[in-house]
Amino acid sequence: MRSKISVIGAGFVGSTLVQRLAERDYADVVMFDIVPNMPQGKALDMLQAGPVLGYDSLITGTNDYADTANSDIVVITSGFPRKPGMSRDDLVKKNQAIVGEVTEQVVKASPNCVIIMVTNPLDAMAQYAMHVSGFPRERIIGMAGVLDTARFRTFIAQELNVSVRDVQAYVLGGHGDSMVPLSRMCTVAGVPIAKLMSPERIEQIVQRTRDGGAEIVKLLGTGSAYFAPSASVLQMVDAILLDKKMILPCTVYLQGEYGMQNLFMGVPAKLGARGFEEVIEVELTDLEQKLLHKSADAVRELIKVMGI
Ligand code: TXD
Repeated sequence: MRSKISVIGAGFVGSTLVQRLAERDYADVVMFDIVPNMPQGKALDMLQAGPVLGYDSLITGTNDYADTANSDIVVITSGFPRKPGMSRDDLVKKNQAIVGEVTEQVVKASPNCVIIMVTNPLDAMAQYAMHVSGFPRERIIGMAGVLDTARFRTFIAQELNVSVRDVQAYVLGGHGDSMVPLSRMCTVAGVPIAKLMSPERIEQIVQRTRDGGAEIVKLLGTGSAYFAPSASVLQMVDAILLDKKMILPCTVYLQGEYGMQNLFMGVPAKLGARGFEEVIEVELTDLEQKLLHKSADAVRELIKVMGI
């Protein structure tokens, strides 16, 4: 039996992700949206790329949750993206209603799936999906850290004129202006970047990473980033579907780890067939710990706004 993945929201992130998943050729993919006919049209177009690119993934576009039944993984991308000048947090109420309704339907159709949350504000939406679904924490994972880390790695690689593959980094915390790039642990082929760059330059790159989403929002004029976000979700799906046990920065529900209780936060987590299988606790400096807790406070504020 082929695996089944459903993607809710056939917008920029959702449809780009479905195309990437189809090209992996390891699962059938269902793309759901509330806009009539649009996901069907996109799915047909992607299906017709199969003979050219050589994949057999069945791609179905739908407006009916019944078609998503018994998915192994469901990725939720439905919701509004940011407009220029708008923070992720402004989105909270608007997207809470959408994520609530979507999660209810997803859980009914696929009670055993792993949910990957993408909709912003990410940490709050993951928390809300947990609240609505009643799923165990292993099966709700937010995507933000892989993307934020990819942005950080891109800028470091550009700066030092090395391959992105040689740059190792972690960005922790909430997906927002308070994210915590761990520059101390960023290395190029094992060499800490502090030996390769001035502290001022590192701080500039850290700041550009924090503003990475907003920089793209501003350039695009309408909508937000989707090429790197969809690639980041793909890596998480790979890790789960292929049971890779990859350690990736993900937003997961902490129960004591990093001194936090009952809160979604970006931390390194091991992903495998069961979803997230373990939180990896790295030793943080006092300052990093302080920044992580500040980031947690920002997420708690949003959760308060949602009234849960
Ligand atoms: O790092 C991250 N987590 C993110 C998050 C990176 C990039 C984008 N991020 C967020 O993902 C962004 O702020 C948005 O909240 C979502 C989706 O972004 P996208 O760029 O794909 O937005 P679009 O193109 O507007 O697509 C949203 C789709 C659109 O087709 C709507 O018709 C659909 O969502 N939509 C719904 N689908 C199903 N059910 C309901 N209720 C619904 N409402 C809207």
